Amino acid sequence: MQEKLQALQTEALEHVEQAKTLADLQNVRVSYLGKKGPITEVLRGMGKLSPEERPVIGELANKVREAITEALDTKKQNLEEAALNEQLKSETIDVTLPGRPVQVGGSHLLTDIVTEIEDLFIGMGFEVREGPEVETDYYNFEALNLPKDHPARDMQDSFYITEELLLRTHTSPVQARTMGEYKGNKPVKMICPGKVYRRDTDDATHSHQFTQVEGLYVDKDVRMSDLKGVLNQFAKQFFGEEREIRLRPSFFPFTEPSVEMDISCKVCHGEGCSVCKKTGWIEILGGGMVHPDVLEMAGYDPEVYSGFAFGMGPERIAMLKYGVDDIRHFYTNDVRFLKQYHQV
Ligand code: 2U9
Repeated sequence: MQEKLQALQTEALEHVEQAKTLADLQNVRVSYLGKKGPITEVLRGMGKLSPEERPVIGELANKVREAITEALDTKKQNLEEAALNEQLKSETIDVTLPGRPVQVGGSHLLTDIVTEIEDLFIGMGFEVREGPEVETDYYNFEALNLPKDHPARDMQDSFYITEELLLRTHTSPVQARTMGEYKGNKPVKMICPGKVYRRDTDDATHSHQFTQVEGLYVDKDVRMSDLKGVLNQFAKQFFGEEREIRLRPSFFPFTEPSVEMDISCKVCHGEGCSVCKKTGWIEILGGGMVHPDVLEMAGYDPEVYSGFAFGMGPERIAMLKYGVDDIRHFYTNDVRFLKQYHQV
């Protein structure tokens, strides 16, 4: 039995020596030390040995097991080291290679324009408020003096979700909601930027989704001259001190009287050219005095309170400021277009 064990050890150590991979080594471990291996078999058969033989064979069997285990562990370490060295050799990094350029993103032109508009109005004491893009028929139309039979409520013009819910067609419901929240007894001075939706066929000047910034100032004694002063300040700061403004009469259901505002053309300074269609003026926004019915519906007594409101389209403003000729450029996200307006 002793010779058999010695022979087993010699044979096992030879196999360990010959193993070339970790998998080979695992096979050797299983075949000599596994549950069905010869060492286990010897240890299991100890009961059949004489009491004199038992401790001698037991000790030897354990020594053989330890020797094989130690050889396996040493070889495993060697193989792992060799594998790591191979890997390090094949995966050397050439630190002299030029790095890959990192693509840095930037804010969208429209985001920048809206932020600039916000900053100017914040500077004049307006707060910025946002509201839901899925609106109720009441806040989107009814509260803004657009009764049930008004043509703007045509199913063909708006994205209706249910009879009562639609994608807002303007940001005005945010103002109606704010007035409701202020319960008709404190001033409102706010602007609301955001996305709006109309069922238009997209072309160079129309987009089914576009941006608006609207403003509202309701207080005791707010006059048309306040509207003119605020918009004049905005136009000069945004487009340049040399620009003049003019107000023309217009119509909106939610304002009375209503106006449209033009700025003087920067190309011809009012002389008339192709940019201003020979008029010397370019239309940039609409506004007016909040209709008494709109004030009343929101809980403000029109005998006590008055207010002005205005609205503009940042896409149109950006197109005028930078000479962009197609509104779809804002939404197709061609980086070559966007990059021109963002110096990173
Ligand atoms: C309330 C009362 C009145 C908002 C107004 C305009 C005039 C206007 C358009 C210009 C181009 C939007 O981007 S555009 O399509 N808007 O001309 N908007 S007055 O008047 C309000 C809003 C809310 C409670």
